[in-house]
Amino acid sequence: MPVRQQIAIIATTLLLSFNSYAATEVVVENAWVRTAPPSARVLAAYMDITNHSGQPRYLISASSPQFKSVELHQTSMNDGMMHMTPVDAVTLEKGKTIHIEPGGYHFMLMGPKQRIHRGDKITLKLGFKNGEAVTVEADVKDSRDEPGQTASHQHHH
Ligand SMILES: [Cu+2]
Repeated sequence: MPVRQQIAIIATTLLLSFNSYAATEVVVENAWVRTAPPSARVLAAYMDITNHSGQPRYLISASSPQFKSVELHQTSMNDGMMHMTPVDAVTLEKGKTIHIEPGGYHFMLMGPKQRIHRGDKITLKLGFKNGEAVTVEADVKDSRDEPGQTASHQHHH
């Protein structure tokens, strides 16, 4: 086999193994969306994101086929008032888990294309600065499903 062809094959193999490894570097768990009244034009999504790669990752975008747009927001208290501000990027330190949870960061899901019900699945696509994308399925939950409310869990359906 000519050397050039061998090199091409090695390069392809490296590329393939790099890609499959990269796909598992950022892991999303516990993704959920909080239910809202039928008239609500915005919903919020939460999740835990772990960066298993050896370097920082930057979450820079999100989208969902079920919503017109998705923004990353941060909730903060200012003079006793709750504020939400859009953020351009969330830094994921290497080896760390970031909790996107009520009171901190959240994904703001804007303009639902149809009514969202408890138990629905919301597809979210997260985009990272390095070009990586992760697709997430988030469960729609209401207060009965939230942590600390498990006592009433058995009554649904
Ligand atoms: Cu918000």
